[in-house]
Amino acid sequence: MNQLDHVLLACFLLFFLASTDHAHADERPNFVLIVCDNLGYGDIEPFGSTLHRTPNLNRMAEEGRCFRHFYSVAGVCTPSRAALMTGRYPLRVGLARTPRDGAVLRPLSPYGLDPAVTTIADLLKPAGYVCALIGKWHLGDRPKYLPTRQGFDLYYGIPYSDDMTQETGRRLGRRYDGFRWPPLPLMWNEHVIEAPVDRTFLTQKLTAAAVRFLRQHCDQPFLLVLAHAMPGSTSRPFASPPFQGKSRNGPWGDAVEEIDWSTGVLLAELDRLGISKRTLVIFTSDNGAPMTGKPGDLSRGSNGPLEGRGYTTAEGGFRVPMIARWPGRIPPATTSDELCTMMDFLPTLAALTNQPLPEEPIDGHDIRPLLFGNGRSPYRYLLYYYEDQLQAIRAGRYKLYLPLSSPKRHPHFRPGKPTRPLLFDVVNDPGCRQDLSSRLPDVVQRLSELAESARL
Ligand SMILES: [Ca+2]
Repeated sequence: MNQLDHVLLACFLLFFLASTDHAHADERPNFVLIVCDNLGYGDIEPFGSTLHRTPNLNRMAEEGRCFRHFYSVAGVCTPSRAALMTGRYPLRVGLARTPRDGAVLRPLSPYGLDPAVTTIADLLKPAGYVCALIGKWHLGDRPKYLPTRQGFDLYYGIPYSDDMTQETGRRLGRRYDGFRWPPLPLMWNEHVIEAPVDRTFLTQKLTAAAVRFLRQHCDQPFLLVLAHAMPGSTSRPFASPPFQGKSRNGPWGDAVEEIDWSTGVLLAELDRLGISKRTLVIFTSDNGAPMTGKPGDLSRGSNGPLEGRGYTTAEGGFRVPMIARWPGRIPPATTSDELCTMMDFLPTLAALTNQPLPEEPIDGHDIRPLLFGNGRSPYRYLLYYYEDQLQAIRAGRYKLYLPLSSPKRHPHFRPGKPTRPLLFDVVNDPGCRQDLSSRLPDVVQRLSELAESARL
């Protein structure tokens, strides 16, 4: 070979290597997880809302699959997000309850997600993924617990709930060291860039940051977690001026409809960038809507037709909407009634990227057969904890509330009152209106034994 041949061969090899590398990069799917705060099962049209208008989520459901038995595995924010990040029951990572803060972390918390525990971002990083957490974190606000220390390359958002403001802290006084709470910070990586953040524009800002991230990283595999702060924990959620007063359900509806708009913006951006066919998009919520408890009043959301309120182990507290869209992979306009949970994201993302699972025990499952085919639920049972108290178990169609000597914030039991097992068929009676315990004592017995053996 002469010198020119060598150069040509080198060029060919370089071109060949570059093109195979590119082809390989294309096989690695992108992941977009959109997680709302306190959005209820009955708050969006694909799950039965006739009050809020959610045309973009309707379109997402038409292009994807709705999961009607998807569980957040906690009634409140911090443990639910721990499950999402780690694939494990929150109790296993010490975030079911903490001594100072109780059920959820409060500002200036001494606690947080142990950085040694593998998160979805830690898992994907070795596979060449760039990972962003945009929005609400709520797994520890000290620097060592922030997303930037948990595998995320970028963090932009608020470190805890939108109601944990300086004013709220002053009202709480010594409770949770409220008098020390700072103005609600908007953070860029580990720096506060605005405090107090104007919550009116939060959904707009998070959406704009998410779009910027997609544009910057559309040529490499990425994980984007867009964790909305809305509709959130205040009695009057926030929305930007174009959405204020536009829904038929006050501030709650305005915030939900702005989230719907935001989802449409992201899906359109994925289409525009030409990456929809290699991007799995999930839309869900961290727990059920708080609701007001007054019949017919949906000013703090709806979990209909499910039983009960958010922040509890009621079906309406734990079961949340979930829509998955991946054109070409997920059959469009389909539904699944198989039980799956927030803990399944980590093992499923591991399977989709051929990454090994962490050595710690994982409670979630690889749900690819549920996403892409007609697979059955991999769960033998689901545990419903309130903080560290096991209150209920579901196996198959039945949910058993266990008798408790001192029930904490319970959908059915009051402290000091005697309790007995309550059994519901949550497939045919999602409102849990008919107690089957006396008719099906053998089922009560079986689930009681299962709960004792499965208790963490
Ligand atoms: Ca929440």
